[in-house]
Amino acid sequence: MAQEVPSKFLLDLHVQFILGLDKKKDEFEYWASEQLRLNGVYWALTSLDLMNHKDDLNRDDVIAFVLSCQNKDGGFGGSVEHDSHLIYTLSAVQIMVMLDAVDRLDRSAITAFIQSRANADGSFTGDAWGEVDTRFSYIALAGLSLLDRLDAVDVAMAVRFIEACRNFDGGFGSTPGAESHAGQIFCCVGALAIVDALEIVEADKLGWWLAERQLKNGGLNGRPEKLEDVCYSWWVLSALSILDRIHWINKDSLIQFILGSQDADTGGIADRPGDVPDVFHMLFGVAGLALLGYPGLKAVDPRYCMPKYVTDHRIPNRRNIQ
Ligand code: GRG
Ligand code: ZN
Repeated sequence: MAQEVPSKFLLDLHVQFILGLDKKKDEFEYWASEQLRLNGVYWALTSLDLMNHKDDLNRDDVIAFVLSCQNKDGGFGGSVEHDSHLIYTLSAVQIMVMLDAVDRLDRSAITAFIQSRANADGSFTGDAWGEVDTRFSYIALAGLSLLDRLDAVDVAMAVRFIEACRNFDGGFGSTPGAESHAGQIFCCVGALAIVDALEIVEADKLGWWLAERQLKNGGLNGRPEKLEDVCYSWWVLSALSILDRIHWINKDSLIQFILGSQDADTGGIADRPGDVPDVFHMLFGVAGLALLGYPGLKAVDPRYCMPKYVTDHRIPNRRNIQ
């Protein structure tokens, strides 16, 4: 039987969805399970905070789990005894910042790990295997800025590499010459905003490309000819927000698309209406709604995908957006 499309944000149900992600609902071990890992904790905690339910997670347990994922090289793995990767290292830092527990981190060791991933041309690799991607440029700059250690890398070179990934359409790809993709655009525009180098962006051209991502059903895709997906509500809108052009898309129809992707039985948000919900699309759905000013949600910082009150407190001297 076809489900009725929800027309309101199902906040209580979503909180239950997040807290019940594992069968062991009352135990903490579920956060440490392989399929969730550190990223999952970041997605869950950020969603809960934006919905004003951060305290539903046990702070001490989360901190202990984060610290248990750190390796001798200073980086964090996705779970206990997993190899270090920039992606998990940023999640660890974001979680600790959101929990106001940065003093529990070894900032020098994390900084050294991020620094060790820098290449001479300004690019970054994610881990010891050496893949280069503008995702890693973003992670390095976002992570170091949250630790107040941007001095540890050559920011001008990092900006130069991101500039080399800019395309004729105003968008950015993963490496020089790679096609524009909304996920990479979030990374590049976010990183440039963090280091105050937005002059690299051709704002009107890119804003137009981003606005063209909206389809007739209100949802956004990540590049031309692709399907709509709730997570692009974040990757696309965050960049539009940083460029002060969020009004270039139809807000109401995007809100309806995101609300229509909620699961009215289990809670949670899926990639599109009718699909199975997951915590990744939960976060990017709720963060997208927050950027659109949906009532009852905290404001979100488009550069970090973290609540704005957190980054305002952590990064007081930088230009704040939104
Ligand atoms: C702090 C929010 C935050 C992120 C950390 C890891 C990272 C930095 C950013 C990832 C950016 C990115 C590349 C997002 C895109 C994810 C995605 C939906 C990829 C799917 O790409 P395709 O090509 O799908 O498989 P399409 O939609 O093009 O068919
Ligand atoms: Zn998605």
